[in-house]
Amino acid sequence: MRNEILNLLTSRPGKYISGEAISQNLGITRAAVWKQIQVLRESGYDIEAQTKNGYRLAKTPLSLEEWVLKRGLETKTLGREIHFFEELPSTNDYAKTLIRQGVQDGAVILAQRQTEGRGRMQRAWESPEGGIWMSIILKPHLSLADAAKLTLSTGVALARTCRKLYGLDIQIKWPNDLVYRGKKIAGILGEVVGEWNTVQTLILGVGINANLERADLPSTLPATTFKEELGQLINLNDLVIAFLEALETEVESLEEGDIDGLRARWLTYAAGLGKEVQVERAGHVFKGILKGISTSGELILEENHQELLFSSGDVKLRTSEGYI
Ligand code: BT5
Repeated sequence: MRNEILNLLTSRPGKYISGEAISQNLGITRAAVWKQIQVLRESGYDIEAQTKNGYRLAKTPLSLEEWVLKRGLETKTLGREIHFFEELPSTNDYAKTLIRQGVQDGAVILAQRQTEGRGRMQRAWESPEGGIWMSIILKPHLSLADAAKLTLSTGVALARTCRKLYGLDIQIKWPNDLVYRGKKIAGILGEVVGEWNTVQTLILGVGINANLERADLPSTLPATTFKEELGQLINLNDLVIAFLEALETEVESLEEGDIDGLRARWLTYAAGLGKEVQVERAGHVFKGILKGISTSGELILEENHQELLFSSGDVKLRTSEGYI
């Protein structure tokens, strides 16, 4: 009903539609129409009402709305199927359930909050309301080795989108943290669901600290949020739409085999490139100069004139506050 009213309200963009026309179209009373309009207003839709002309949709909400996403998306596959929840333990875990049941390539799962959000190696990921917590299911035409590079593609697509929309100098900290002035603003968790060598399905989990107050996250985390940095709320629908479009372009480019292009784009956003960093892996700390990444996405660290390659680990950048 809600979506049908929204469809009617936008059937003639910018124009009013009478309560009578809506009630006839949907076979409900005028009072029921008015009630539904109130519900939409409570969800953040700005609906103008004029006694003579009826109703007009002036603005859509900043918060995530399936109807707004579906209307705005111009992708071929990404987000064509959307599963939307107020709360989930973890969108990545729900993605696994969906994959078992059978799901379309490009399906997206979104939750307004997560109770058991996860990072790499089962670390906890804070996911209060106001953020974007999403998983994208991909069935790419790629080998397992190349499919693993899709986490790099996701970082590139997200960094590019955030720079374009908000003009902030967002960087990627290897392997795929998005940072602003060294503080984490988004994280990516890629998981392969399939057999060795015959990739079936990949889950790309993306967490973005969008409309969160800094105080919504533990003060001990070196983290920030878009709300905090921009001093205002951002439109979550616009961000998801622009990101999915950018990601689709990246996936296509990787499927066409442009690995060098991906590496080059990743490097333009790389945090700490040419600078002294620390890499922590399995309890060991390595200090050296971050030289870049290999074509398979490994970090290249120069330590005592020797190049070390890392396929996993955590990078800490050197700042005035020490390594973070
Ligand atoms: C990540 O792991 O950065 C991947 C985060 C992926 C989250 C998404 S949300 C949708 C989908 N569903 C899930 O369950 N997960 C994905 P990693 O690099 O391991 O970083 C984890 C570390 O980041 C934690 O140990 C904390 O130190 C820190 N952290 C936790 N929550 C944070 C937040 N909201 N913002 C910034 N840092 C955070």
